[in-house]
Amino acid sequence: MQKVNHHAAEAVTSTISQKSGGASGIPECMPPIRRRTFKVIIDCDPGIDDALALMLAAASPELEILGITIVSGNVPARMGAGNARKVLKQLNRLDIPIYIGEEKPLKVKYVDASDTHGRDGLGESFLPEVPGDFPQKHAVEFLEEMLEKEKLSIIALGPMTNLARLFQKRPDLIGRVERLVSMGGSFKSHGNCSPVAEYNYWCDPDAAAVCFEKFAEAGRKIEMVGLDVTRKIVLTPDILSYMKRLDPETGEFIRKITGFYLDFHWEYEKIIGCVINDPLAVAYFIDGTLCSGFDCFTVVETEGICRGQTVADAMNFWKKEPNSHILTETDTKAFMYFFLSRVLCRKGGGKWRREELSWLENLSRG
Ligand SMILES: [Ca+2]
Repeated sequence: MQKVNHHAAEAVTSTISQKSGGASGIPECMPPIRRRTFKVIIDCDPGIDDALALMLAAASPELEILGITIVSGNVPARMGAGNARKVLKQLNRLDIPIYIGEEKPLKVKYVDASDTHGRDGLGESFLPEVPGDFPQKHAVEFLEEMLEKEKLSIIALGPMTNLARLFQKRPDLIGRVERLVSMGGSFKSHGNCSPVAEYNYWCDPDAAAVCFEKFAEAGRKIEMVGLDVTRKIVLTPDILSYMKRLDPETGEFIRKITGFYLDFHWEYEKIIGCVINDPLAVAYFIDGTLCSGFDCFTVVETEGICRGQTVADAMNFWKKEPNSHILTETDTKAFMYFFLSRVLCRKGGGKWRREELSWLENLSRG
């Protein structure tokens, strides 16, 4: 099946087709519509839900992905880089460079999440390795060089070790970060690896703490897509089944990498389906209406039983300038339309339109 290669760079200069009767259906008299594209680096630890997030990002013409930087998290950085490459191969996007970054948290002992993501980090799908070397350049060095060159945004989907190293060394570069959207933390929802902590911030609490501190010092805000919103995004067997009917190749790929994850969720949370955290951060980056929240000052606890907890001063006790935008609500159905209409391909090319995915309505009647 021919995959549509949405190279975001093409979208920078492209205008939407204006021909009367063309695919867009926009009459010729309409002025050209220019779609803004955002230069981004995706910092991640693939990871099943990272893989889904990369699929969504690569299928989104609004994003020009300058590179993918890898950090140890769900799996060790080197394995995560291999997994990122497996996903890019599936997407025909091996042109996106992948840089390996920090192998260990700043201070604490590294604990992976292979219990959730499987021994290979992709749900024990054991997809074949994609041969080739990775660039020698360290992820932090790549981030530094790119930010020196131009303003860009960062979508952080793993522990924030690479970013903490970068901002410790070069706090001045925070001014060059247009947006930092971080999947991590939690406001009121319970944790997913301790009663109060989400895995990314728990895995390297010192790194998360550094990032929030440095952003506070710079008078900037981290957009925190935490468990309050991501926990609501559940990929169910019904949705997987529909995906396979609409796009057998993509559906089968996603089924293969999520099977183990589904079993984990049944065993530990008695959910039929799996929570997919990371794609929501990508979707929210592109379409801010998918989530809503509030600004406040946030600190990350680094020690003791509250390690990795995000203490968000929602009531402004500390009278400090906000260093975070905490997302607390999300439209789950709008997200699913957004995700599927981008990730699924039609036979012969093209994407499914939102109105053609109305079967999602049937699922909610179930
Ligand atoms: Ca992740």
